[in-house]
Amino acid sequence: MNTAFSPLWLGYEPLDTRFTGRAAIRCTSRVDRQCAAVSELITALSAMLPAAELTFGADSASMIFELDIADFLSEEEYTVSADERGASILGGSEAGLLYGVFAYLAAIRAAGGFVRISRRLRPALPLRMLDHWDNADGTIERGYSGSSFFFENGHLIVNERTEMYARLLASVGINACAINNVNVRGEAIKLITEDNLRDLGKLSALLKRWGIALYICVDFSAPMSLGKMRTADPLDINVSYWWQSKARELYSSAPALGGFLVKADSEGQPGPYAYGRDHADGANMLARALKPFGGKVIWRAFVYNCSQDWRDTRTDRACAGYRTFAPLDGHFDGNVILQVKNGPMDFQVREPVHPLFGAMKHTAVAAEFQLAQEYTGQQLHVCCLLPMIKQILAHRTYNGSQNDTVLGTISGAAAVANTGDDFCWTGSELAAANLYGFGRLCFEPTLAAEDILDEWISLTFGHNELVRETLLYILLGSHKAYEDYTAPLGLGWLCKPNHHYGPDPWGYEFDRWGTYNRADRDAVGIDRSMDGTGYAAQYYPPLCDMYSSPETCPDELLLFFCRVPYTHVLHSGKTVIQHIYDSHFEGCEQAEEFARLWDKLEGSIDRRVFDNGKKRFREQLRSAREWRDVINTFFRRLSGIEDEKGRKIY
Ligand code: GCV
Repeated sequence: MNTAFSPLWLGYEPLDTRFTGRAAIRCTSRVDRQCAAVSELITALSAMLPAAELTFGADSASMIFELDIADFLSEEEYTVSADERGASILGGSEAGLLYGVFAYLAAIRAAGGFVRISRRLRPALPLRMLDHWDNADGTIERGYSGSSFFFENGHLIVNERTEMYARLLASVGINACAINNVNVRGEAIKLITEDNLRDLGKLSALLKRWGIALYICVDFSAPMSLGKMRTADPLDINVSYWWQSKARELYSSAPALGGFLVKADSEGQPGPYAYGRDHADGANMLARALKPFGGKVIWRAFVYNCSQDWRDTRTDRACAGYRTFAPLDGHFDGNVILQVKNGPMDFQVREPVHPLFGAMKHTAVAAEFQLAQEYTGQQLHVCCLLPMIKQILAHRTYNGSQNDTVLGTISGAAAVANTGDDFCWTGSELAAANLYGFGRLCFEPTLAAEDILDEWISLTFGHNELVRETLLYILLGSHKAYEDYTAPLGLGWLCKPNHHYGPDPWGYEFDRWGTYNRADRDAVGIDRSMDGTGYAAQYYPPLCDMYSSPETCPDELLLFFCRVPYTHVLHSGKTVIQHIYDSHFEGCEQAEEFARLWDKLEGSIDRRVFDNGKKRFREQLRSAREWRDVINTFFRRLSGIEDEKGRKIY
């Protein structure tokens, strides 16, 4: 495992002040001097005020930093009131205090000095989580940033890097993480056995100090794989007993454990269906085992099992999640959270918002995003997901609730982590913006993507105007560029099978799990109206009607919902085929522009960061050109329609 790591946005540097006096930290009796908030403040002030004399207590100090816990604040809430002589930071608990300290430090670093601040804030979402798909052997499923820093050769690792990880997460308000892959295999199944309890206890205590609850992914059939029982039937009393005693064992070593994250009956993972039970039976059985200890079950809604013949135009994988879970609304226990992917398929660059967000009115729901860029360039391409996440959170479900946006219906958000043991954690330095921004958005979803990025740039790269302008331009335009040169108008799965990098328009098309573009000589897209697969009917009006007709469906999702001739005219005024050609040329030009702009940063950013970026922008450009040529050629040959601008298409 790589032990060297970058502090990312927590690289504290001396502030531009000549302060040489005494700076005092004053904690009231309610604040433990060993707590994370105090230690972070000490770390930061020692670096930012190198000439100051840092003390505890307030005697004759010129700057005072006062920390306290206040009952009038909710648990994770904080207030900061600061000026050039110091700050008073209050939290509803140690976690709230920690968020207050981080917010204060970020504000003075962004301002470049001790400024006047007055702020009171609490996180918008109670659950703000990262899901790691790390395997016990140290590999990471869909990992693009090196190996796991949680596991090596079957063993759990807790070291300095773990502490840095916890600080990074806490600094953006993440308060939960699952450390192992939802596909629980091999040694990972044994994570909940006696051999690992001591390390789990150590890890959960470390994370808890930084306000983060540790979750583990468990094998639903563990009573069989570990307990040597003949069944894992959730309604079998002995199975329940097995889980109850497992929970007792786990919590006696790791009292801070948050609970379990479970992928069941999906892509080969075991689940309740094997026993004729439903997903509420499965989730509730585990939830009841964890309840006495305050634990939660996060149950994934990513369940599909419809194999399909390409000639069958009614079967549709997109329908599966809703059909499985909507009838179970209201059947889940209070400590179950249903984790729903942002779209009905699988983290494509563009998908409609999952209809379950509107449907589950009586169930706690968390939205699941994927920061690991499985389908969005694998961290070789820059693809900033913040504008997309914001758009999804703001999406109206029309389910009749007072606040019917996705944000109004969820109680949490989780994201598949994009980290690994790479020096800069995320393979590409720019991919760290997604990690930073995801946490910030869960805390303060009203922030504009641009403001979050601005904040991240100044904390990571300092205050160089050229760097700021360039990175903002690249990051804010990156998702559109990626969508343009890969899969426009809501088409998904045009990528190469298995590893999902690079173009292959028919790579998945005749696969048994679904059909994705239905392109032939006359038309393209999937009819998901009632005449087709019926998927659009899973939305409340007016969405179901809007999506069902090519006349009203938004251009960006047209081919996801409708099957149209290549000559169909979009709202933009272009034909579908011309849009495909134009967007691929334009997306590619954007990739060229990004690479050109990055080159101009030479000398303005750290050499290692520059070289790493240069390599990646070059690969992005190569790949964008490949996408442009493969996709344009595919559609030109199928449709027989030439580009009206006469550009070279093979
Ligand atoms: C962890 C997709 C990915 C799988 C992933 C799965 C999931 O299918 O390709 O690697 O498995 O989603 O979210 O469970």
